[in-house]
Amino acid sequence: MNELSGLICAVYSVCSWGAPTPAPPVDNNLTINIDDHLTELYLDGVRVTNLPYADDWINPDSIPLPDSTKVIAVYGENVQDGALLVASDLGGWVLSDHLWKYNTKFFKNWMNVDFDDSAWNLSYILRTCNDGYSWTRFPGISRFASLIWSPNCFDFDTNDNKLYFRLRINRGRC
Ligand SMILES: [Ca+2]
Repeated sequence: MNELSGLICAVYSVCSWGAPTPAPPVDNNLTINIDDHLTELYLDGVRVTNLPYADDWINPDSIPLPDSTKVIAVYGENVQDGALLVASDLGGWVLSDHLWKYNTKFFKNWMNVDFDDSAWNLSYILRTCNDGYSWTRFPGISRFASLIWSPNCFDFDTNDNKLYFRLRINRGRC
């Protein structure tokens, strides 16, 4: 190593020391659909916008899902016929099932990680699998994802056509 290259190495090591470590790439995504409107979607309380299929009852939206995500919060609206939520991710952490909590009422900060949803209802399973029976098969979503809502998915006389959902992701240990 000559003097010049030694100087370059010294400058580089000083300049790179203390530099922030780049965030790891997000290699997972969440694919989610609501019949009829995916009106609001939040990851850890941060709203996700620019959902091109939010108002398309049959085609899901896909968004990056960082491994750090703790809570998925969704507000969905049904405007005709039946209602459902169906979702899965590539990484195997998220499947729509009865563990998604729901409520018909709006609560302040309902989308936040630390919101207490212990009194919310467990979702009702309309169909166990995304297999194309009862409804269509929703593209891009695992066939092991259940079609979920409240038990009153055809009810427009109550508030069951507009539901707030929360999923606390259980990453457990693998
Ligand atoms: Ca509908």
